[in-house]
Amino acid sequence: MSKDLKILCKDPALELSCYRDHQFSGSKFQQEKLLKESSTLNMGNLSFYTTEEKIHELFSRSDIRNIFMGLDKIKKTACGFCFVECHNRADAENAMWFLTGTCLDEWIIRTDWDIGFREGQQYGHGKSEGQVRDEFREDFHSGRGGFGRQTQI
Ligand code: GTA
Repeated sequence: MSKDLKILCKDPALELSCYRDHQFSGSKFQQEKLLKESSTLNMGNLSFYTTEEKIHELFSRSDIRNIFMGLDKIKKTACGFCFVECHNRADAENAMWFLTGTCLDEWIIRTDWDIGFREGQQYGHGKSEGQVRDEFREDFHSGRGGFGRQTQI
C-alpha cells in the first residue's frame, strides 16, 4: 500500500494516544513499537463499582486471554481502570474499535493501547494509592469515590 493510501486508511479509533508509561525503562521509540504491536488494552474512566464479570460480559464478542482490574494499592478495591489481554493484535483492534466510547455502568469508558501487562501495574500510582488522575479531579462523582483526593485534604 502507498504511504498516502495508508494515511487515508488510518482509523482514528486505533491510533496511539499521547499517554506514555513513564515507568517504562526503554526508549520512547521502543515503547511506541510495543504499543503498535500490542494486543493489550488499557480501559479507563470505569466506575469503581464495575466488576471483572461486567468487563467479561462487555468482551463477550471477543476471545480474551486475561483481565487485570486496577486496584487501590492498600485497600485492594477497584479504582477505575483495568487491562484486557487479547489473543492477538487483530482481536485487540476489533475490541478497541467496538468499545471506544461505550457506556458501562453509566460511565463512558476510555480505551487505550498498553505495552503489555507487567506485575504491579494493576495498582494506582497516586499518593493516596488510587489513580493519579483521580487526585487532580475537582468535581464530585459518587461512582469514582466522591471528590478527587487532593481536594479532600
Ligand atoms: N495504556 O492512558 C493510559 C493509562 N493511564 C492513565 C494509566 N495507565 C494507563 N495505561 C495506558 N494508557 O501504571 C496505567 C499505567 C499505570 C496504571 C495506574 O494504569 O500502567 P496511574 O494514573 O495511577 O499512574 O495509573 P500513571 O499512569 O503512572 O500516572 P501519570 O502518568 O503521572 O498520570 C496519569 C494521568 O493522570 C495523566 O495522563 C493525566 O490525565 C492525569 N494527570 C497527571 N498529572 C496531572 C496533573 N498535575 N493535573 C491533572 N491531571 C494530571
